[in-house]
Amino acid sequence: MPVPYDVRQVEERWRQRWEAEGVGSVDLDAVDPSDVFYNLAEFPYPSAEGLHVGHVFRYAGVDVYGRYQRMAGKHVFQPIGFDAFGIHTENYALKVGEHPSSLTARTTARFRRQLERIGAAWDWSRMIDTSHPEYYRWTQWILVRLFEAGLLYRAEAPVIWCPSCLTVLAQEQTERDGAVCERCESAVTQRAMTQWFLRITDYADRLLAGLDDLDWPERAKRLQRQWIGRSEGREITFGDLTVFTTRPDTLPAVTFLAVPPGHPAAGDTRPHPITGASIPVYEADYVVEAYGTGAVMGVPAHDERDRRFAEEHAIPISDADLLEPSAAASVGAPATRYRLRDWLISRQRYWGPPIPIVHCRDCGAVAVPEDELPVLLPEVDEFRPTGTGQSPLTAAHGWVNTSCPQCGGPARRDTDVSDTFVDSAWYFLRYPSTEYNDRAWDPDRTAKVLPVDFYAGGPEHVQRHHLYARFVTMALHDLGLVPFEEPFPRIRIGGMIVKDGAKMSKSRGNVVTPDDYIDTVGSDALRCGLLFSAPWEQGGDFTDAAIAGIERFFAKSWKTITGPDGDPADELAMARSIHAVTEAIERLAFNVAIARLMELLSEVGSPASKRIFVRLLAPFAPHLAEELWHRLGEPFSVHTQPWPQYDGRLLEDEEVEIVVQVDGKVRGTITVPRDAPEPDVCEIARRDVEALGTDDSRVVYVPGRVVNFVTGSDG
Ligand code: ANZ
Ligand code: ZN
Repeated sequence: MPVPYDVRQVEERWRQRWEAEGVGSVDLDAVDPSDVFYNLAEFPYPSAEGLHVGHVFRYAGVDVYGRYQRMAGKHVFQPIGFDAFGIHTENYALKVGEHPSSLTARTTARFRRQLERIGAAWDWSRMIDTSHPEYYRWTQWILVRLFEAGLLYRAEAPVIWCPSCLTVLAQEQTERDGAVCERCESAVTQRAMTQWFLRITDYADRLLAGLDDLDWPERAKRLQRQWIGRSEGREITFGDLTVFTTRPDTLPAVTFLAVPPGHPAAGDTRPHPITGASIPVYEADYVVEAYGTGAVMGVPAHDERDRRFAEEHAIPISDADLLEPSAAASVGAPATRYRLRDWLISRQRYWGPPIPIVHCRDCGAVAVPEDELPVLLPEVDEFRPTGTGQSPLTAAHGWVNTSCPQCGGPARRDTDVSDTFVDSAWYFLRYPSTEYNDRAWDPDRTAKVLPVDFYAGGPEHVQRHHLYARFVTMALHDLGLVPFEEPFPRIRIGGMIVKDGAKMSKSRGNVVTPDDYIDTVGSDALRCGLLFSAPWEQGGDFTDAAIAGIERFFAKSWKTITGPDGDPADELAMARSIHAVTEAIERLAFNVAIARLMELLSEVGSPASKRIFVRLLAPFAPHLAEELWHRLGEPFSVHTQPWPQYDGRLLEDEEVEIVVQVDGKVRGTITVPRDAPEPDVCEIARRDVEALGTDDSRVVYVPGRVVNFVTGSDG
């Protein structure tokens, strides 16, 4: 073994001590609101047999950040739980042929064990599981409140159906331009069905406007803006057919009209509103029924799709002059259209919270009264989706037949369950209030702890979970139930990890589990090996060579700290290192921080420098640092020690702080050597800004003060 200590024994011992002494938990009643730091990582869904190293990369980064904040004086609230209800878990249960309730119990236990073993300082006292009645009672309660507010409604509409998952899906749960199911990648179809929707489109403008002030990666904002897809244009009528266009100026060059296949006007003609010419109406696949007015004016001279269609169908191309802006502004009527659709939340599946509505012949759809919640998910053996458009709950007759809460007459329960994204759209509100069973969240607690200070997410959630959570929070705010509109003022998106240059997959046979490493080299080496391999926001390649490098670093650290004391360290060198490690953690450049720690080791020898080094190491290698701290004769725990400070005056002459802006808005600061040449400063700033997801930008440098990136893209 390359490290001179018994890794498993050391790690297991300290984990038990932390757990016993509650080092990860914080008394939310005792702390001052301004000192609470809500450090949140997206919770996992226990759909497969366990965590993979990609999870560990993300969670280790979040944990380093939280541990650092704690040492820097914050009361860090870092909860974790399980997004256990939903189609992802149920599909896995179907695959392995096990009932989802027993499967979930097994997989969450296993996930929990793994989450503990990675040595993250989770507050287990506030664990949540979205499939537990004490949680989903409140998911249902939220739906009832939204129903009463008119934001949850039932309507027949063309909906997306997955023929493999045998359920409808929300627009957000498709990929490749709405062609396939994001869960199973089957081609989806359209069906007309009566379903439950949340009125997210009412919030489209607020969801857009709110983005401006959020500290999110620019790329994430851009994706959300595109998803909401606000377009300003005009509606122009051709006889009884109305089209939506963003280019009214092209009206003189219209040579055809296009409607979706099966539209009654197909094959007819309509005269042009200005020229009076007779314009043919064609059926075209590219016309989306549910967008705009569901009809398009074809302008082959100015639109690429129209040109291709015109060429295929031998339709003439007109080069008539465009309208002047003033004339174009007066044709038809102004119209604003959104790509965003109302959020379809009903699912014809088993593993979710039953929709808390009862259907009565006389009263219609009636919400289940608050004191009758939760509507428990009935235990059924036959949980498989039926494919008939009805959920498996339909067969639970004893459960389905009930009485109407309003008139007491015979009634039937709604047999669909709600989408798993409803569960996760509010879970961050629940964590600080888990001990309250008479309310979803406690108002004082919520005001004290929320909104989330730091949210570490995955790129796949920008158009789904992050959007839904913002909408639900805004709606709850409007109902007077939460005091803020934006749940996540600051999001950072973690990158993806590949192994030896290739995406991990079963077919490649290169899937590595965290357990493989934790059993052999330990969790500290795995955490540091992963974080050292790539900038956290970018992700990258993870190799065993990285682990070996970390083990050499640990062995050398052990030797230096437990070895004889040496001379006092160079004060300037120590100050530089503390500064560099701190600054790197602040900008989530954990790889850079670890590299600086490696360099620092050569300076360490004196008792004071040893204590500084071990504290700087603590967020990264929490077990090893605890052991070394103990061996230095210092009191438990290193994780509650103050973060090392240095005399700022020492560095005053060496470095200047430069403000980094994107489109004139401050996005952070960088510290560079005072005499750094312009290209170097811009390069350092650009790396920072790229991590924020801003690309293709022009840069303006005001020497010694500001670097401004001008993107000209978002708007
Ligand atoms: C004429 C035209 C000329 C257009 C031109 C574009 C360029 P966004 O920006 O996405 O809102 N369109 C309208 N409704 C449609 C539908 N239901 N299915 C498919 N296409 C539709 O796009 C608006 C433009 O997309 C509209 O402006 C319309 O084509 C097309 F040089 O009208 B345009
Ligand atoms: Zn009734």
